[in-house]
Amino acid sequence: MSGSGASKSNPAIVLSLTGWDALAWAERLRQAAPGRDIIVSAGLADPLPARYHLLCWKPPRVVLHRTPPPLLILSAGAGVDHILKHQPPAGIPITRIVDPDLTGRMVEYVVLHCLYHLRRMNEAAANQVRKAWTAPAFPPARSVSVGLMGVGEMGQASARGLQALGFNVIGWGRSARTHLPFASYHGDGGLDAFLGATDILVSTLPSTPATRGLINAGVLKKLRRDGPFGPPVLINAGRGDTANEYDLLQALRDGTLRAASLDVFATEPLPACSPFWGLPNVVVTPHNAADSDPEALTAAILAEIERFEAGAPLLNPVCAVRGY
Ligand code: NDP
Ligand code: OXD
Repeated sequence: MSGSGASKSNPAIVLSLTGWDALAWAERLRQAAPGRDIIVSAGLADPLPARYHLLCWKPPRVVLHRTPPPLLILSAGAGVDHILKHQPPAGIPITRIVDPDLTGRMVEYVVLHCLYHLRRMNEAAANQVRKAWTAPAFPPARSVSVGLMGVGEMGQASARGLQALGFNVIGWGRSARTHLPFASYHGDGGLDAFLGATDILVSTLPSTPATRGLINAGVLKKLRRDGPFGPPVLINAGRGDTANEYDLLQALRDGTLRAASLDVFATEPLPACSPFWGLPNVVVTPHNAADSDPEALTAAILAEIERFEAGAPLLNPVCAVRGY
């Protein structure tokens, strides 16, 4: 375990950031919070401080179940499935990132890929390889409906970006949300109407018991295909396991889906043997729709910790039962 020297009076922050540059996060946190020990957890045999918060991304199960337990568990991203799947001890509050930097990156991804598919850039790239001066036809954004699965932080911000470009936006969530500046549907009862009006399906759904496998053959077949946009497109920037990958492959091969942009997969990194790599109508990105940047996010993390320590309600609490 590497700490910052003598123990300080505020609770420490222990990092468990699998696959990320934990030293960069530690350096940034030390600059911003000189009054705390920042500990890059390197060995499970090392003793923990008596009082600490756990900042984690895909932590090993054992990290969440050590003694003493953390006071507060913070996801270093927006999603918390990587924590909840390990059933952390009940009673420890969990919080997640909601920050304009993270949200802005997701908006960039969603807008980029909606435009990419609107302008049929897959076909343009193939034409360039053939040296073919051929212009694929496409409708204007105003006659294309983007259906947002998930109308929380990421979904609503994406809607604003898409509406600014003229896309028609509709949304679908778990519960009824009033006052959204676009038509919205919710629950099982609203799903078919939502799908039937959607040309480009964009998912920013979290992975929960209710969403796993949700995007299956039945759902993909219900998307609109007779509008000016033609066969539909899927953009998945939520979580890989919300889609049934077998059904998705079938749909991409048999034309149920014209194309897809996939940022998240059931297994990450996407194995070299995955057929998704080789499909000409698929854009694969390596789960970087919205990366967590320590420079940008440290202030929000420390602010949430300070609220917790002051006894104020958390800004972004997670409901373990609901799963997000
Ligand atoms: P929010 O909690 O703000 O929004 C989640 C949305 O999903 C809400 O609209 C919620 O419905 C909806 N939802 C949840 N469960 C269901 C369900 N069973 N049926 C229908 N709708 C459901 O989360 P964020 O927008 O901040 O983030 C969403 C997810 O995006 C993260 O959990 C993460 O998985 C993913 N993400 C991916 C990134 C990437 O780089 N690929 C980066 C950041 C996030 P309701 O409105 O009723 O609450
Ligand atoms: C997140 C993510 O949840 O990067 O923030 O997927």
